[in-house]
Amino acid sequence: MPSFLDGRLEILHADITRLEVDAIVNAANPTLLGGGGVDGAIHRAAGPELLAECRTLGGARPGEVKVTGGYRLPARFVFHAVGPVWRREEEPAPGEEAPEDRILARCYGESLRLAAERELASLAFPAISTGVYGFPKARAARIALAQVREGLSRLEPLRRVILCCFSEADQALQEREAAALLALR
Ligand code: AR6
Repeated sequence: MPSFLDGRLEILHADITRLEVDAIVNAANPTLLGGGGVDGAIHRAAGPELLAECRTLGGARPGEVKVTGGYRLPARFVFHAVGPVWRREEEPAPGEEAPEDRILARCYGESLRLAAERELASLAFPAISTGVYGFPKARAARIALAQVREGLSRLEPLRRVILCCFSEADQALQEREAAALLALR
């Protein structure tokens, strides 16, 4: 299994609802009341108590992260992150940052910060915004990897971060980006 950053980062092909970690991140929408994709899968696996707690949260803005229990999931907590919607025809020129990039980076950075604040040891992310929200996958992977590298360099208690990919092709893409960005440093 490929691992990076001294073994603290793993890139897995898995269903995130099955992972035995302290917290999983949900790719939610601003209502925080469920939806399709990984959001739907997490709500189905956690049971109706999750939706009941989500109703008390008052929604969230893009880039914000709110925490609930995991209920019937193996994970103790769910971090509900609202990713950006990608509406552009093309990616900005190389080296240029889009506002969507900053919002996606905040989803990762906030989740890492909240995990460390709660002294959690393990945290798993799906590829936020790369499904229905249309964010380019390689661009999203580079943002995720940069945030995880930066977070792990500062946040001691976090021993294990998983980037959870729903297909082998997505896993291969993330491994390629990680090899380019992390392994050759
Ligand atoms: N485990 C891991 N990854 C998964 C799983 C799973 N069980 N299911 C899907 N993915 P998406 P978004 C991957 O569309 O783009 C919802 O309706 C999927 O292959 O779930 O952030 C929300 O309510 C993709 O790589 O989230 C919002 O309205 C990634 O998860 C909207 O979709 C994200 O795809 C959010 O869109």
